[in-house]
Amino acid sequence: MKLSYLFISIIPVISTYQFDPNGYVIFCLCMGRFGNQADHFLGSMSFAKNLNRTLVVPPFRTFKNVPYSEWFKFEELDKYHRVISAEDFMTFIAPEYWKEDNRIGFCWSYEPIQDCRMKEGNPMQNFWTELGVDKFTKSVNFPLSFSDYELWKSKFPADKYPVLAFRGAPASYPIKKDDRINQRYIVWSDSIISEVDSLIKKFFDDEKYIGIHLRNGIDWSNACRDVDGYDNYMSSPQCLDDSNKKVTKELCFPSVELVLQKLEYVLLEKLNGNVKNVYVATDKNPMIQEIKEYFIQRDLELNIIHHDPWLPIIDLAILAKSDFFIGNCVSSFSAFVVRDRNINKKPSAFWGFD
Ligand code: GFB
Repeated sequence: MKLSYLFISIIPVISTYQFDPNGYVIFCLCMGRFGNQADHFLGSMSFAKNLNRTLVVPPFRTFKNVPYSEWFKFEELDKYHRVISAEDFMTFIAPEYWKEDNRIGFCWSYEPIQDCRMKEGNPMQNFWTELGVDKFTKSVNFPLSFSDYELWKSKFPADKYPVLAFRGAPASYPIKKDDRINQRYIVWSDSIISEVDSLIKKFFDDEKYIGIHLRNGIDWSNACRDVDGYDNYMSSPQCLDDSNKKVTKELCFPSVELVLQKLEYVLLEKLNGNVKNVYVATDKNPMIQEIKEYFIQRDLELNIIHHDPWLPIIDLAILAKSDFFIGNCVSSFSAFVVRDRNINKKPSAFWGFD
């Protein structure tokens, strides 16, 4: 609901917003890194829409707040529901309708608690401070599930609670199956696309390439240590949902042999040896030597690229654009790529899963 007034010559463009009487939802994407945050964001989209409140689109959180529009097209979100960026909300709405002396923080609890500690800890404190929120003046705890939409509406009506401000995202991790489709509205920004397109041209000269995600850093090796037999673990519903299989060590942390064999199967059988370019994205070990040698023994000389970009989002966009993708079923970083590809009808597979 943005109204733009353009005054000629000396007066700059003034943007203003009408207050939404149906209320707002604002929150911190404070859990995990990009993949986790994306899961939470997609679920929060559903929450705001089902409550018919304007979604205040938070910045992503790295070591600082990164406005949504740096990485994705903000205007695409408008096609889903009413949205305002957190930065614009603070500039245009908060001064009048979410005043400093009346900012309620919401947090989940069955027991009454005095203080939601909205700004305690990392990254909560910096998230709100960078947005210009110095303090919360009151706490409300709610023992409601985020999918009890009608209860939310009746317990916290917009005329009494115009702004629902949450300590974390009003959504679950991993993402609910029904919310995955919301990724349709998460569209790469022009600057990301232009950077990625020129990299792809440089690396592969417009030839086909396969993208692989090797999640094998120390945090991952610890996280995957004792997972055999779990029904689900982190993002594993993305591949296990429609099967009766359970989580295995190999699904979470595939061995070198498994990676090489799966890659061989995809390159030689599925793609008939026609694709010779491989893009490796990883948080630790790209296994380039192992992959190269394995395929030389099979008379296939591969062009293997490991770019290791400063921004992980660049890896995500290159993987999303690949002709075939093999990802890690348990990782939400892979999950973001797979959802994007599903929407664009591009094929994906997972290590350790047929
Ligand atoms: O994205 P993310 O939540 O996925 O967190 P998981 C993993 C982070 O590691 C990414 C880096 O956001 C990147 O910063 N990373 C992982 C990568 N793979 C790559 C890659 O291929 N390329 C680049 N450039 N960076 C969860 C975490 O990770 O793992 C949780 O969110 C926890 O906090 C858990 O640590 C064990 O779902 O894979």
